Amino acid sequence: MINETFVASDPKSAYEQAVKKYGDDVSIVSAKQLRYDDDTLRCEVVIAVPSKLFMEKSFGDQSFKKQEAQQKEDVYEEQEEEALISEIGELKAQLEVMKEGMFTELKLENTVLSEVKALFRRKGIAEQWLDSILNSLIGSSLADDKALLVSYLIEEIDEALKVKEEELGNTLKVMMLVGPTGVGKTTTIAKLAARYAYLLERPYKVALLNLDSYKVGAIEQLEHYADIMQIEHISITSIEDFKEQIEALQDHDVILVDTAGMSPYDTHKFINIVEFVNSDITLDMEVDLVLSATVKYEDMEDIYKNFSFLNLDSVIISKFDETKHFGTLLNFMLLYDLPMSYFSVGQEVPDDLLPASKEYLLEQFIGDMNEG
Ligand SMILES: Nc1nc2c(ncn2[C@@H]2O[C@H](COP(=O)(O)OP(=O)(O)O)[C@@H](O)[C@H]2O)c(=O)[nH]1
Ligand SMILES: [Mg+2]
Repeated sequence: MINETFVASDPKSAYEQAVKKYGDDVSIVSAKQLRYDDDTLRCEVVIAVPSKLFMEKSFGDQSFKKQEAQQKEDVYEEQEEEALISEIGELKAQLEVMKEGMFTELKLENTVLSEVKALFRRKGIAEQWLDSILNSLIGSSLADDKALLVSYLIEEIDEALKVKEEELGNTLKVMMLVGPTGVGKTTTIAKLAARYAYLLERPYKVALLNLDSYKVGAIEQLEHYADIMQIEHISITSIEDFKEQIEALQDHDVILVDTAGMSPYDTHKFINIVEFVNSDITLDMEVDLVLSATVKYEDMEDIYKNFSFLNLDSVIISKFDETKHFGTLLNFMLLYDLPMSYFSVGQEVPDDLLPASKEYLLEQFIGDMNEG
């Protein structure tokens, strides 16, 4: 028997619908009255209909014959299905074998990738930078050759590093060196002054300005160098003073501006001066951050935060001679995308200064890596 529900306004009409469709050979299973959402009353009567009759009425006279044919077909399909299942089983087994092979390969890749990543991490290169390169290599042939992968990363570092070429033109150039106290700003200014005034293919007219009055002994230190080199040296006391001195020094090629380490007083002074220079389109001023090669990872971000508001033009790396580990420094350059302009490689004025070179820096870095 198959149950079918008939709906009408009252039980009698519902039953009559059933009789009309199937004849008298039906029986009532249940009947209930329902109030629909639209507030009308409806009667649902469930009628039991013999299966054969149901099939005939629902699907026409052919349905029963079809059902018989269907049964035969079912047997055939069952046999086919069994064959298919066993085939799928075989395929699955094959896939398992392939998958195992793939996994051992993948694991191998991962060990080389993660080994090389760990090596560069140990040397101070940031994970985010490494991931940005290494993630694109997963699955490539590079990823399972350690030596190749290391040189690929070095090449990527080489490509990402930027060098700011030494440029001394026909217009007056103002260079302001900023950076934490003791990093080597004054010493580097003295070296730069000597280089520009005496050591290049032609002499440039150099003047030294000093905003460093905050640090005890600072004026004396720069004055001392200026005296030896016979270069003009002026101490600046205010922004007006700075403007006047720059005006007065228009016949010079380079003005080197020394600054003290950051203090609230200096920050204010810096901003005023940078704003002044930036508002004067006839003046070409660059702000260069002096960063020690011995910089610690923890200090790196602070230094950048403290000085980046000055719109840094380049990084001068000092105390190159004091470390064998250049990773943190490289990392600084990679993350903040700043070009390097000079390397200070010792205390000697003026000898221990080199124009920045990627090869020189990477040689040191590779040397450090080879030491493990
Ligand atoms: N080893 C080494 N010492 C340096 C270098 N540059 C500067 N110094 C020394 O670092 C100390 C601080 O330098 P100074 O120029 O006064 O730093 P400032 O406070 O940034 O002006 C001095 O003793 C310098 O001789 C360098 O490249 N290598
Ligand atoms: Mg100084």
